[in-house]
Amino acid sequence: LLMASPLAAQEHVENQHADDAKMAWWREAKFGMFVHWGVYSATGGEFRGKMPTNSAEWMMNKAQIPIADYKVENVDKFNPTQFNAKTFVGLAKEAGMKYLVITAKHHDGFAMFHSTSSPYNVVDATPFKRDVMKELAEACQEQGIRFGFYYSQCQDWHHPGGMGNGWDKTIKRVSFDEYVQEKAAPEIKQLLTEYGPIAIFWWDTPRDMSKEAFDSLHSSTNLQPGIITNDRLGKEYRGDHKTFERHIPRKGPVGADWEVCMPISGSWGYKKSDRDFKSIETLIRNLVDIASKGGNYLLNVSPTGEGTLLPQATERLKAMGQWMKVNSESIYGSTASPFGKLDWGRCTKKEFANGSTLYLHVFDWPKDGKLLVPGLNNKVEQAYLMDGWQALETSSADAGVTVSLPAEAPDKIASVVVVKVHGKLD
Ligand code: FHN
Repeated sequence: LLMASPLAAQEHVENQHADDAKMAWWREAKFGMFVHWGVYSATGGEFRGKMPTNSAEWMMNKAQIPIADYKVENVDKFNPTQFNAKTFVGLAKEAGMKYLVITAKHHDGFAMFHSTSSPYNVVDATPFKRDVMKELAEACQEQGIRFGFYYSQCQDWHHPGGMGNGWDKTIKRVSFDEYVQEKAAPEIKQLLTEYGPIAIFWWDTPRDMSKEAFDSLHSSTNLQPGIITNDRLGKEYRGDHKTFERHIPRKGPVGADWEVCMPISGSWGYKKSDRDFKSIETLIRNLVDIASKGGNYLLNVSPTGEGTLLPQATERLKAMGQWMKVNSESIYGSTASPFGKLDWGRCTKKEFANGSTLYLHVFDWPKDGKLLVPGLNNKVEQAYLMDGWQALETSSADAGVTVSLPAEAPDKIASVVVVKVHGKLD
């Protein structure tokens, strides 16, 4: 980065430090819960018995449902009487997740909070009549989970100025700027001033817009000092972290904070008969793989029309929590691996005053029990299994350090065993 002047250099450093202070908890957290929940959940993505799309939250668009019919078929049926915010947040906590981001308003334009800018919301327009965002915000605060909102700032298939609804000919169009001034900006302001401390604001599907509209949306987030935003407000907008969706990059972007968001199954919103649940092993290996590259994992769950999670999701969250109970030290606050590709698994790292610690996540247990770690010749002071803290023998040679493992892998949850190695490793 070519600095125009020493002052610019100083400013750049200060900005970096400001960012470092703001991002510290996020970089430590590594693992969060994403939640897609809306009136589309009331029918599991189905419209009059047909499933129009793979991801349920797009049902109104893919089935080209007029606003009036979506009201009858979905809004009027949304009554998640089994929803319990405390239980729900408790599941995220049990899984080892440190933050929760939920769809306050998705593309269908329906507010899952008591919007004072639009009666098209969960309190005023459904039989449920409860502000689920308020209940979740309070439960997160009680349980020490950082809370954040997802907001679809451009697509709004209900407001006449929102983008994305090209099928409902009853809409009397107004300008996008009018939609921003009338609905989006006031709703964002309300979310950031009436729901307690908001740690994250998660924009989605950015589209070209006027400078006025952009400034109005962007300035709203100043209402929560220290709030972290993703990069999906506009084409040139970087926010505080990059967003990867559904896939893990081969290498993490250098010098940037980044997060992979991924549904635990096939659909973001609850979809009836969604059979694409990822295995527990895949979910834990994803978490480890992302951490080993320096990123965060935002894993999405989809509450049903009753307000609960399917057993397949609950089972996976609990199993991830079991693994995190033993191995979370290798994830929270870790940084990227110093190595290139490792044949047997992944590595995360932590620096301490007395040296470094490497966490070797063994995916494929070596048949001869010998785990070769390149380039650590004679630097390893201690090595042990994190599960049970059994000390392990090491030997050094030109190729690196060999850690002698037990014949059988001890971990039964997700076949990801962590070996902790400490020493002056740099
Ligand atoms: O269209 C949305 C989709 O429904 C979902 O919310 C994902 C989550 O990242 N974002 C958009 C697709 O990129």
